Amino acid sequence: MYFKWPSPEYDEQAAAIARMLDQAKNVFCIAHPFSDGDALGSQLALYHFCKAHQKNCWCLSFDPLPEQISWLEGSDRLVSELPADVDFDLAFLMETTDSRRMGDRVSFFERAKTTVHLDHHVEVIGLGKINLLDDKASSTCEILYNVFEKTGKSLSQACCAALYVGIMTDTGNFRYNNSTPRAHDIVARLIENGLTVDEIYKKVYETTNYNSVIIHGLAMSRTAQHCGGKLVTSWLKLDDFSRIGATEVDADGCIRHLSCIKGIEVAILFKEVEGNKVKISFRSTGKIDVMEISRRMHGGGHRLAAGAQVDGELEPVMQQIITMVSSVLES
Ligand SMILES: [Mn+2]
Repeated sequence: MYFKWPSPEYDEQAAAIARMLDQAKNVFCIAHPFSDGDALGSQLALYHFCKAHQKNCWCLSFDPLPEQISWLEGSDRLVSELPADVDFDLAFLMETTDSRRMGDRVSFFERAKTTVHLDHHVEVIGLGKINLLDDKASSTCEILYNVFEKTGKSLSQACCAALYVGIMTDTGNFRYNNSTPRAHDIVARLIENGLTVDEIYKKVYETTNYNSVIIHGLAMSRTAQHCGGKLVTSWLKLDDFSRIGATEVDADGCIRHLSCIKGIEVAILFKEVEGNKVKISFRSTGKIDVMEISRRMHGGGHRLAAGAQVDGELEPVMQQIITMVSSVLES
């Protein structure tokens, strides 16, 4: 069930979670695998909130962090295990559409007396005992801010920076339509609180590494047009990554360049991954619902940005998907 902001129901739910957080002593949180700005931001915002208000908080994380966000204060405090001798009052699950994406990680939830799930994706299944899900929110960080606000407690600079990174990255630096009045309003309050935004922008959007530039270049050089230019695709093989010494994270953003090409309707990036699988990222410029397409492959996402992972060799998978999307574009 979704909550609509602002509404008395939303207020009540946020206040109930705020009370639990207020009373909790030991808290932990978990987010989807391969952290992005909103997943890490919401975890670290909770960590800093707890730290500032005499609570203990463990942030579970299992994958390497992208460089653009790994500088966030507290990133070095992430853990992959919970201490065995602590009784947890409360656990937060952030940014997670369903238990499938979490695998065994949801089993951590059993360690806590109460569980809270915060998320803003569409078609989320509430996995907590208490859920605050709002698919109109810009980000999970926005929802978390609404909870913090109900506590009436102050937010530290580190907490504000973490919330800002979540809202900033999920709105594409305030370019997407999920840059709601509420998202801007929250950011205004973070800035009033002393947040400096230019340094954060530089770190998130204007910092990269050599391998990332090289892997982007390779993907760009393989750009191909289909359907008279309405569809553009590119691909990366496992071998490209090992040869260049790049990680999957270094390829983040490739799809954005493809989707900037004038006249396109859909951009697709195919990435070969371990275990004879192909990861597919879709972007739409508006007309085509790529979430609907990715769902046919048991993937998910949003109308304009979605992804899926399928079994098979890169080339036949590419052929099959290009044929399928072309028929959608031509229908
Ligand atoms: Mn998010």
